[in-house]
Amino acid sequence: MGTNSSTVNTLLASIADVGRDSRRGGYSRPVFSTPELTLREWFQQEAQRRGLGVETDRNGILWAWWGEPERGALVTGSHLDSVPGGGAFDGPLGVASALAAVDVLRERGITRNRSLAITVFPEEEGSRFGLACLGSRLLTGDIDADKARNLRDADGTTFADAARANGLDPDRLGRDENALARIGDFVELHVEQGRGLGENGPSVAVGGSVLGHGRWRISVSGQGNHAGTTAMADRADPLVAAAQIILAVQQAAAAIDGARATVGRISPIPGGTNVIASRVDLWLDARHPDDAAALALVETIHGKAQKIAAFEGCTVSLTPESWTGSVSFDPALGRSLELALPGAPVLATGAGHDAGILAGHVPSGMLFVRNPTGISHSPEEHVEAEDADAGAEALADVLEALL
Ligand code: HGY
Ligand code: MN
Ligand code: MN
Ligand code: MN
Repeated sequence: MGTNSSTVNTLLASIADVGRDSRRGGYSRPVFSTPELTLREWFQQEAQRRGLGVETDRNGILWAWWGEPERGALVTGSHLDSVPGGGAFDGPLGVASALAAVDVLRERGITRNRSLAITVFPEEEGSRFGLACLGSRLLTGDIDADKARNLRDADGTTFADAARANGLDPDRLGRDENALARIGDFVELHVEQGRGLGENGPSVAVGGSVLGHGRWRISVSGQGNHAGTTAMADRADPLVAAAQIILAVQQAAAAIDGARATVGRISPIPGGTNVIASRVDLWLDARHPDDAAALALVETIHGKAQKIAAFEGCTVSLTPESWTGSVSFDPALGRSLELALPGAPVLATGAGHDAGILAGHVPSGMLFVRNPTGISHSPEEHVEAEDADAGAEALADVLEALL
């Protein structure tokens, strides 16, 4: 039985205009921005329309309950915030599929042996405050609450102030034993990011593991000066060093099987067209299936950056901002997912997810829905309507098996 009138696609269509980014293309829905708050409101309305009891916990995580809130419940969910210029499915597909799966389970007339909750985690992308999976890390205590409170966005607003402005008590941010105890099993459905299912693969895969990944800030300091009055031989231009460092990052990672390293964000100070920058900050995202290899790659990059900077008359510093070691999803839960979805392939993912953070604390698993191009964190991210339906149906099958 298909989801009635392709609920998941109807739900996604209903938010298709929220947070469109006309400059970058795609969607920009940073946490606590108007678009993300609009989506949180949308979720609460759709949940209430289904008679689910909605609450917000101390870390800003939304919970929509089918049944009474209880310890050991079955929980499924994802996130609604996006990267700048992101796709329509990264996050919202998991949330919309969970709502659609509740409809399917009700149509099937299943009886629950435990409550089901749908969760929405804030700041999964770390696009505003710089640390990915901030909401799930606060829930589990994987981030120190003081460090979280003091994270700042590009305008200098602290996470504490943003949380307070959105009805949270910053002093209560942090590990939430009560909420964590409510998660008996956690399953996140997510758009596939990469080509594992390929052009004509099955619609749904089961998650196997998440690469270790981290973020470092590389700051290159030089001598700010006038673009017109400074002879080329008299310059210590940090942007020139930064350009060589970015190339060195690409070369170092390309030489290591399975490594991924990216500089996707660079910020010259002061950033004037006729100004030689005094400093450049660039952010390194490095990942590898083996944690030690990922950290060794960063050390290699740091060594190369120090030589490049010194040659250009600059200095360089490397500041770690976050690190999440590789995780494997719960094998028993994984077996349940595979049993519920016979023949579904098992995929390792290079992307980080809230399920990956929770995997260190509660039985956690993932489903991936085919993305024909594999492109993500881009307006070109795509899921075919029939695959989205198949994903919601598969999530319903999994939830039914686990409820
Ligand atoms: O960066 C990631 O892998 C995730 O999408 N936050
Ligand atoms: Mn995501
Ligand atoms: Mn993402
Ligand atoms: Mn994620």
